[in-house]
Amino acid sequence: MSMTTTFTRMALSASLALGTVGAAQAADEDVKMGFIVKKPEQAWFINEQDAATQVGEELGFSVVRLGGEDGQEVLSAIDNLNSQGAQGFVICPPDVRLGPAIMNRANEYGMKVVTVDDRFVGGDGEPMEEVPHLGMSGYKIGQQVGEALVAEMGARGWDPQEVAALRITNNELPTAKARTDGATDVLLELGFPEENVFDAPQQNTDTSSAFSAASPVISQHEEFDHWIIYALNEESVLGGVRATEQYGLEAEDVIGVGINGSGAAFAEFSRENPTGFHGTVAVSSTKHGRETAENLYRWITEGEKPPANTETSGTLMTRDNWQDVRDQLGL
Ligand code: FCA
Repeated sequence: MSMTTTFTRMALSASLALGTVGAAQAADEDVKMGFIVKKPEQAWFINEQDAATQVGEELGFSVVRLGGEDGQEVLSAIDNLNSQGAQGFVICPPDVRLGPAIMNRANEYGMKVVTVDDRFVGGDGEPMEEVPHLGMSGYKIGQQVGEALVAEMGARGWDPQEVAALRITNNELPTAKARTDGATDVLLELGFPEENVFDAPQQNTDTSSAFSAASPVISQHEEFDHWIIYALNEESVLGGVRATEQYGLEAEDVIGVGINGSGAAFAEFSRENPTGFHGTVAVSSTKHGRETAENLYRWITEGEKPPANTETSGTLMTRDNWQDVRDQLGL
């Protein structure tokens, strides 16, 4: 081996060593966070977790993706994160009333917590302001749903007096109530008869619970030929639409408008024949996942606590424009 080569090698290993020092410092501060979601199989949450993982790759932190479908699962997810050395987690809880229990466990481990989508509620029934949150502006987005329903009833020339509204509710979840209230208020303001609004309370926020809630309501009101359907999200509206199909209602007799703009809606818009699922108010799950993860990262590394509450907005997506809206929102 020539002197030059040896020298080059020495220089190289010195710089590698320096590189290692840099890496070692980073290793001391190695940031690892959890991203826990209540419905890990739903496209909305898969996309949020993907976006968080992506921003972690860009900024240099790692994201552990976990499901927490009930309180027990969430607590063991937190234990698991602690044993992996995570400094905090982003969570969409399966029940917002678990907030105090989740915070107790996180505080025991000195972990920082940010909520996404569904905001913790304290023992007093109020939002837990001390936990930074990012979620939809539920009431406004609900109003957009109401406006879309009214516009489409008009386009189809329906007389609202002869239309039934299937309101699939989840009133224990404040953001869900805000969304369906927003839609109802707009419908009533624009002249929809209140006595034609029928509630279908769902136990969960998914398609099958909405289907089960909707079916009896539709069968009890066979006198209506035209239905509009709304709920906290598109998965639930889809459950309602599937229920109308089961009762033999045609796509042109049903107008369902959801919320989210995730894979569930894309699959519906991609079907060859339109269904009663008319549209959805799309919100960027990419933004929700990226921003909450990045905020938590800054909090862990720079001590900068994220804002108490950030509200995101939505855009109506229908069969006609869904691909454009999807691209605009980075979905
Ligand atoms: C809730 C709903 C989800 C999504 C999210 C933003 O968690 O269950 O479908 O709408 O809010």
